[in-house]
Amino acid sequence: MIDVTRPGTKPQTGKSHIIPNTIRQIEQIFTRMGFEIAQANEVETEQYNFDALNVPEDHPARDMQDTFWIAGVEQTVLRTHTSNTQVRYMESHEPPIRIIAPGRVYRNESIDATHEAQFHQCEGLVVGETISLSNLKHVLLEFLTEFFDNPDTNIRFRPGYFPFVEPGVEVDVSCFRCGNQTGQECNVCKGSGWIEILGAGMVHPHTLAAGGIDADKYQGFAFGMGIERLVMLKYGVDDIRDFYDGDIPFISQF
Ligand code: 2NL
Repeated sequence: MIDVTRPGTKPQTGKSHIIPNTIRQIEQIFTRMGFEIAQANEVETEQYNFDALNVPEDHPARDMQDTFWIAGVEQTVLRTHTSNTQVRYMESHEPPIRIIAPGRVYRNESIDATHEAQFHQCEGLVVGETISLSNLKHVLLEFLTEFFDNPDTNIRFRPGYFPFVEPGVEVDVSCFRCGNQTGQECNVCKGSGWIEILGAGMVHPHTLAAGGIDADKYQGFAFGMGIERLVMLKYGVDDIRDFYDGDIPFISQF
């Protein structure tokens, strides 16, 4: 006899991956603040990936060890950051500019728990006549408060160096796990109360000029963050390779 009341077997269904889901969440937060979402090519010329970003000719980032060069095509790379998108956007738009550029980037890394050769980044760029570091601080505080869903979020700037910004800053976010208490045993912030989360700064005049923007009239801020790193911190993932090695139980938990 067929028991028509017996529950059926549930078919296995797919679901979207935590990385694109997180990109969508980031896009929502910035869209609410009036940002547009910009995209561009992943195969890029040395000009847009390095020269426009004020990266010197002899900088180690241009090395074979760090960058994937396209065999047989002169001066062509897999982009190492999404900054190419922002340079291209500046070329084709007048300020005021307010964009984020999420997307896939490539580095010729030795792979380990915190490094993959393919990963995702989200950069941001705001250009106007009166844009300052305090505008940057507000936007990042707003973003990180929303992203970690913690109203007590705080941030701090430390000096940092990136060729495409001056001044440059390393941004720390207060620890969402222990509530920013120093000296506690916390495995997220290691007792410091702070987590190094992203890099940012005021766009270097050479990079504004490379984007066709008058650096005497306009200034801007930019920032960049690694999506996998954000997700690892938020959910306590300790190996970046887990996102990409096809482990269904791992992927399904999100
Ligand atoms: C990091 C740091 C950063 C930027 C990215 C940028 C882009 C343009 C002009 C100026 Cl077009 N700057 N991007 C600036 C500072 C830091 O990334 O650690 N990313 C994972």
